[in-house]
Amino acid sequence: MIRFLTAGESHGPALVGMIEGIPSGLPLDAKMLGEDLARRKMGYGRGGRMRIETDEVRFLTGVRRGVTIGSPITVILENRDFSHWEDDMAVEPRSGEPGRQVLIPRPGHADYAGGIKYGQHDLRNILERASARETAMRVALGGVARQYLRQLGIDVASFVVEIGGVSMKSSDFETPDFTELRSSVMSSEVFCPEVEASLAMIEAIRTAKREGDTLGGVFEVRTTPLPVGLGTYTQWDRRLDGLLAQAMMSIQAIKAVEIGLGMEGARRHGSKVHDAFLPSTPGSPPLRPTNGAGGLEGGMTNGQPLIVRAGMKPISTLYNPLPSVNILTGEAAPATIERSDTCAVPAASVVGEAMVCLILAQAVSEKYSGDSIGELKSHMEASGRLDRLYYPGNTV
Ligand code: EPS
Repeated sequence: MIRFLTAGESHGPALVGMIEGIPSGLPLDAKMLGEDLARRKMGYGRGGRMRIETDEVRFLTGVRRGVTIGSPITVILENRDFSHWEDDMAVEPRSGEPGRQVLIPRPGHADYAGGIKYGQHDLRNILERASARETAMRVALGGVARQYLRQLGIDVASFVVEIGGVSMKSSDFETPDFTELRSSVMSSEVFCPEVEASLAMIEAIRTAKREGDTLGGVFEVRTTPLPVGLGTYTQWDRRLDGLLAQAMMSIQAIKAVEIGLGMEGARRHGSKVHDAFLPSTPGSPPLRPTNGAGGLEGGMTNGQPLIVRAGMKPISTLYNPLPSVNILTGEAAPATIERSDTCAVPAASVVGEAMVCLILAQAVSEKYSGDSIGELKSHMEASGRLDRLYYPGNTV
């Protein structure tokens, strides 16, 4: 079983993460995680913090000479911004002033409910951990999961579909392969493969920034075709669609998740939603000319690519702040302004990929298991041979 946890405050010394259950024999070094971490820092609309952070990771455990050894893997990512916050965020006790306090909650952030829940007047004690800085570690751990999936021929990519109400023209965007998708995504400052939409999104972000406002949007995560039968319908909490939805909703500011046609499917007739089976060559799986199901039927993968979309609300720190109240005095006051981003949807798309990688790695390890990568691969191959028994004309 693969499980993982993260820890760390946004302006504290470092983020740390641990992932357990990765088999031995997986090539792994910090450079392999660097590309995803660099992408997460990008995207038009990010704030000044991204120029401070390098987001370089180091493995502390579980890896020896660039290869996993089967023990828990620990990753550390230092916050360079800590040097500007050393007094406020010191771990050791300090005497004197309490440091910069946050007393006015931002509507939409964890500040208010978190302050009451944990009995904290200084809302910094809430916002530091609620911050989306934490997603840097998810991307690092997701990078480990990505390397694991790559060993099995599974790839995961994403793109931005919509920002601030400006969307791509083609609602059912098709792409020949992931290399091409990645290169068109990377040539857009907002990770949107349509040039025109991309420029309109940038303009929308520019306007929102000028007005001291923020923008949300929608991104889509896709995979290459997955093996049949990851996840199961046999118990509610093991359905892969449910697990993916939970993972996506757990990303800061994500408020909606769709799989395949999603909400659009709820508006159509069944005949325009479900994906017909067509006969194929003997010994091969039946053909599915459409993928409205987004690769999942009955909470299991069905052999098609996975398609998951997520909707992000606009970031709740507004430079033109909403009304709020000082929680000590009860007096009206504009919400606290913390340095922040105008739009982080492109960054969220990279985090979405990481979460899909982690959930798929868990599902793969549950189905095939294996203490070493070799054992995992042989279990998967054996299972593939079993699958083919059900195809007519197959003599395996
Ligand atoms: C964030 C606020 C900003 C973002 C931060 C998330 O941080 P700061 O207040 O230090 O400028 O830049 O995101 C990251 C640091 C990151 O690495 O993604 C928030 O409040 O969620």
